[in-house]
Amino acid sequence: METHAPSLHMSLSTGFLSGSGIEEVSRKIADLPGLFADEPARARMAPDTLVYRVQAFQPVPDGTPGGLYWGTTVIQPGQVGDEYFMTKGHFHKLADRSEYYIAASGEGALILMDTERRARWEPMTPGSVHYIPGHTAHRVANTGREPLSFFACWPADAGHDYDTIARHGFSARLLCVDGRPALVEEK
Ligand code: S6P
Ligand code: ZN
Repeated sequence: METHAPSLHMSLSTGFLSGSGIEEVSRKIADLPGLFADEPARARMAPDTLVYRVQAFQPVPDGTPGGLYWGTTVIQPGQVGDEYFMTKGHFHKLADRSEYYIAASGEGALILMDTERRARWEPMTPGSVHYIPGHTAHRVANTGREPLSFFACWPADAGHDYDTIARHGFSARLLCVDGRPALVEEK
């Protein structure tokens, strides 16, 4: 019987994906106006400062029921004012779709918010597995001094609703308070 090498490879230590069919997107400081509480501080930073990078393996067309996607996100260490570098965050477009995150390296926080705008967070350390239920917005912050890398697996028909977060934000922000992460409610 013939065997085929898989077309995708992932480093278990860094999450770096290699192979064919990998899509990549980078988010720099210039791409993230309005994301952080201290917008003047963001605007003063070098526009090409990398905040995070996503690699995604999407073997079936977007929206395919039953399909699964796989991806790695790497968030750089850093802060805008006293807020940690973080992802934009989103609900899924098909709102009941859930997702797994697994931290590979670094230290971080998964910030979750339900449809009642109740927020909570889970610490991310290498090997921690995080189940993100449906109807739950999710974003990750890097709370450490090294890049934070995590794997994600999500349904191909989940889609992304960035709009709700762009308009209303999360109800709380993960800030560095006395040198430690604290989830601080928005006023
Ligand atoms: C996709 C999954 C991740 C994020 C990535 C970046 O459902 O949750 O791959 O896309 O961590 O975050 P964001 O909020 O910019 O898409
Ligand atoms: Zn998601």
